[in-house]
Amino acid sequence: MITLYTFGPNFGLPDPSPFCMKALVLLKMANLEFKTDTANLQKAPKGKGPYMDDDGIMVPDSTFIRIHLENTRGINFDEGLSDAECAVAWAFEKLCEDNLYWAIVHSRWFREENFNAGPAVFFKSIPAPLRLIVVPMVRRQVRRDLKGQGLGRHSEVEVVELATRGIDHIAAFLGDKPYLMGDKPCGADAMVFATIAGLLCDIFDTPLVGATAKHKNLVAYSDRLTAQYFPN
Ligand SMILES: N[C@@H](CCC(=O)N[C@@H](CS)C(=O)NCC(=O)O)C(=O)O
Repeated sequence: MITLYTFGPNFGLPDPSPFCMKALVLLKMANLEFKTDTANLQKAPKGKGPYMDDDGIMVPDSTFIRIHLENTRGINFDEGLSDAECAVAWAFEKLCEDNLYWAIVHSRWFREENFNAGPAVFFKSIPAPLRLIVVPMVRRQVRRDLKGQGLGRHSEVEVVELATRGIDHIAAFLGDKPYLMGDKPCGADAMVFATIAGLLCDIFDTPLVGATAKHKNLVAYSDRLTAQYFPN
């Protein structure tokens, strides 16, 4: 039995973490039976979610989850794509993971009202006196992570400027196609979809929502994949 460890639905999204959403979509693309566990992320082998337990084999990291499914189930998430198309799909996926994801983190964790509307819920189960210590500590760590990654060294306006380029390029490349690489979903759609859905999440007050929503094809893409993979 496969168990996927995630945060669980929140912010109107199947999961607030694009990486957890990616793993959920990959398992659904693969038509595999699985259950989710939203209570044990603190046991993640690499300290981050998602991770997967496949009959006792622990697989942390969304991309290693994909690789594990490919290796153990003979699944080719990029079936039908040429090597050059696989390369393009991979580059878009990594644009989402290594750049746009961090812009999302920046918008959710740095703006006070957004933090209170979103990530603050992760700490609700901690008793109030302890929360006063834990919340600032974790927020400092997120700031350090963002600085280490690089985006955290820029102003919010600059972060949005950089992210908007990525968003515009995804919209231009997607064009009228139903999926990133054509008529069929491929592996990268899992992360690109999770990222676009996260960027469109309008409980957060950020220019990233408008920068994404102005592309009607991105909104339609997010709606289409939501209906396909998360009909409920
Ligand atoms: N490379 C990892 C990234 C996962 C990741 O960054 N997860 C975030 C949530 S979106 C997390 O668990 N962060 C907790 C932390 O950094 O302590 C993957 O692909 O799964």
